Amino acid sequence: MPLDLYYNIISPPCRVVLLFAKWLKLDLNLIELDVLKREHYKPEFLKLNPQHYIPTLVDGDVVVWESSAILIYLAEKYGATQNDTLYPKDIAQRAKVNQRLFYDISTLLRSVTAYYHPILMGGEGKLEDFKKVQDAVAVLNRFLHESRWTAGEHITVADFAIAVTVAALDGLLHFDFSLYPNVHRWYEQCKRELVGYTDITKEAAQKTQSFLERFRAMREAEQHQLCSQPQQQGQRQQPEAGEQQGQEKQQYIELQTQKPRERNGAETIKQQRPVRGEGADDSTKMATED
Ligand SMILES: N[C@@H](CCC(=O)N[C@@H](CS)C(=O)NCC(=O)O)C(=O)O
Repeated sequence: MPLDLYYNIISPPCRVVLLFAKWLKLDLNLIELDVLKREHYKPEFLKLNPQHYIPTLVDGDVVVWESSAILIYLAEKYGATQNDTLYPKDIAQRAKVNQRLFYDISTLLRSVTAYYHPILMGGEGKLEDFKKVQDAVAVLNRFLHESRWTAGEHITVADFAIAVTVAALDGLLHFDFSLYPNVHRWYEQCKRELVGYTDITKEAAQKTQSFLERFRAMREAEQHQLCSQPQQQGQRQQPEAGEQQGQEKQQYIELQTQKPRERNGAETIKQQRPVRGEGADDSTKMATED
């Protein structure tokens, strides 16, 4: 019996599950939810998942959400022959895989989300947030220093989660991975070896473009409505905002033109100036859009 997956391909956590299901050759019954139409608030979906999150997996009586929890569930239940490597039983090895999964959610993905959010809203990312992205990628580079995959010589559930975040970093921010050679090598390996990785990323990129257009049109309509209402007393534009953006731009330029130098004793900080969301034509973080 196929498993139901409530999803939308433009959502990175959903892509993580799609990718892993492909690896396991699972038969999924895909149920697409459009979050702009608020389909994730439909009563029948709320009954399954009161947190109204996608991805949500339904396997008979079992309902699982949170992409990492889904990865672990699928590895334990359907990973059978590969189980020991995809989500190792050995406590020490498992701790390493868990650490990589939590690093993805709480450090890498969080830094990308924080940086990308203002861009999505039509503004610019902050320099300090971009540096956090660089720091997070530098940590990943260290994980991969002497191992083929993020938690060792074998592919694990963590690679699927991190691969999607890294693809979004590439697609959204055109991040320059050449400064992080281990990440670069591993990313190319993911493209080659993860079944369906390129196709899923490509499809997501196309759909994300139209999602962003709809999202921005909706926001413009909302802002237009707000602007046509009389301003509340005491509300006014902050004059310092533009000034601050100017200073940040200058810092970006300095960052680009600096000669590569050692940072935290390990990584260089030379990096392309991140682009605005408008030109991003690849995959995106829907998690960053909520
Ligand atoms: N930590 C969750 C994040 C899931 C998430 O943020 N899903 C978004 C789409 S990317 C969502 O369902 N947003 C709708 C909502 O929060 O109401 C995971 O990894 O599954």
